[in-house]
Amino acid sequence: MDRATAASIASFLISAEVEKREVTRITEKYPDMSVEDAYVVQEQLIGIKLEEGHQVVGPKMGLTSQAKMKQMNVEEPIYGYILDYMVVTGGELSMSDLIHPKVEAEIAFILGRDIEGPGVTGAQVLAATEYVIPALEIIDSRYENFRFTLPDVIADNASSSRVVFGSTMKRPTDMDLDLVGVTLSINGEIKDLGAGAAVLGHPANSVAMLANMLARKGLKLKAGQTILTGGITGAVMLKANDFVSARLDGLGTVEFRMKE
Ligand code: 0L1
Ligand code: MG
Repeated sequence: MDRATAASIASFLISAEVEKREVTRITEKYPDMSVEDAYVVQEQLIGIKLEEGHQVVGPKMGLTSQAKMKQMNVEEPIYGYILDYMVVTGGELSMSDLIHPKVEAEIAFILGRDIEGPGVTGAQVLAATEYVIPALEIIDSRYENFRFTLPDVIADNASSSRVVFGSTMKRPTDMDLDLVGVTLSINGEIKDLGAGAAVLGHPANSVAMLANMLARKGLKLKAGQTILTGGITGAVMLKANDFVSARLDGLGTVEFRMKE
């Protein structure tokens, strides 16, 4: 796929995000689009956001659970990028700013050192990580009914939309992140639960895999980046007036209210 086509698809997806409307998946028009093409579109999309003055907080991993990989019939997770305007502060976000959001509980890694693949291991990630923090990721596919193929969702920046970070910061080596139990509640009712091991066996493996995937493109993870490692719980549909709360054993609570 040529750069001009990729840039025009990226602009189309950005307009859907900005105008908060769902669109037909792009593989309807470009049925031959490959995963590689889709990452070129994503690169263009992030390039446009950077030109607009936004900044990258860090990459994120998606489709890291066996359930999601099976559902999408893939063997490897995908990545996208969290940008500064996606970080929710003040504990509230508005339904009217989004299309059809879902929420999932995750563990985020704050890197103290660069990590460069190939061959990165989970142990190396733990050594390079300053802190881990709890997070709620709000995904909001720009596609009708959250329906897409793998290239569609990669081009759409892996459905990235918003993130709420919790305030507990722990050294990653002070806990067994694979054993961290998590509950995700909406309006006081547990909607889903899981353990850190749902993320590729251990959330550090997710960061290692990300570093190795980026290395294929000559890219690396950078000190100071905050990385979402993937959903420990499933993604739960949101509606106005929901109060969302995740409890992560040893990592505290992270919560927000969804306004109209
Ligand atoms: O963060 C995620 O796992 C989302 C990846 C994209 C798939 C989806 O939108 O469900
Ligand atoms: Mg996620």
